[in-house]
Amino acid sequence: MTNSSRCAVVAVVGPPNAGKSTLLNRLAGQHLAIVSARPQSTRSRVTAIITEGDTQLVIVDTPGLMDPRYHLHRAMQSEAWEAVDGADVVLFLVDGTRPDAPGPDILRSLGPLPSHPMVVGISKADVNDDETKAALSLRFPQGVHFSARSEMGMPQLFEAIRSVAPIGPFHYPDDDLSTQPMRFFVAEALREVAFELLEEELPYAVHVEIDEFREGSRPLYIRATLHVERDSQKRILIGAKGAQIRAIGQAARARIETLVGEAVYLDLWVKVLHNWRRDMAALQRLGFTFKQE
Ligand SMILES: Nc1nc2c(ncn2[C@@H]2O[C@H](COP(=O)(O)OP(=O)(O)OP(=O)(O)O)[C@@H](O)[C@H]2O)c(=O)[nH]1
Ligand SMILES: [Mg+2]
Repeated sequence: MTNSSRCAVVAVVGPPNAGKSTLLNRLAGQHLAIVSARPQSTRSRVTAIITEGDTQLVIVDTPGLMDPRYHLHRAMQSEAWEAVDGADVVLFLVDGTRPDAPGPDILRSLGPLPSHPMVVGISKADVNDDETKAALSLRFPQGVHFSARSEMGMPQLFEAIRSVAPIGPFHYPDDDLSTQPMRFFVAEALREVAFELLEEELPYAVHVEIDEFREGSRPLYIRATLHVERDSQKRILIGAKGAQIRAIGQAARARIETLVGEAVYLDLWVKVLHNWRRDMAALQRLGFTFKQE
């Protein structure tokens, strides 16, 4: 770190499915944030610390911006708002596959437009066709085309953020990877598997709580509860003779072992927390918070 080091908290915002979490994972060089082809997979802020040379970026991934339909959505929008509020730089992602993709105007749904410097990234450059690229370049002349999948445009995007990052000391040691505890990423890994293995609405009804994370035990013992909203969902999640929950456990265990770098014993439980996505008290008990209106 030198006198001219730069450090910025960067809120990554945009509509659902724009590629925000994929970008965080690419920058972090590790699969930390949940990624899904289905929208609204991220529900809370996810932080990764990226230190490269004289620059440290504290990247904060956020839930997609949308019109909230129920209390969980409101909590998700609060998360996005908190991230923008606490940021030095806003990185707005335009979904590069959609010529009509929403732009930074939709940030107004959270409140007055932030005065922080803003960088616009146009995602998925590896798949968007020339016509779409041209249309988006016209709409967002300052937008940086990039692909978190192929690395295309990533150095340019990093430089665009670096150039507006405040000059100042690093906030964290340069080998720190995140500000969040491992148990958070374990819960996200379980939710990601739920998105992959469960159909239709069911993964959206799953909330994961880590009940026990026994540091020092070998293998590392982790007990987690998967909350769903109804008895019928619980039956599907467990499956015939427990087949579904076993499959979830197997797939998640492999990911969690990669994350923690050691063998894991995963003890999964399924519980019904009636209608939790629409129940303010249940959401608060699960740790969701709401912006004061
Ligand atoms: N081809 C391609 N696909 C991408 C790229 N980035 C993301 N995707 C895909 O786009 C989909 C959405 O990606 P996410 O990273 O989950 O998007 P998000 O913006 O975090 O979505 P929410 O959390 O739901 O708001 C996934 O299927 C990703 O694999 C990219 O650079 N290229
Ligand atoms: Mg996401």
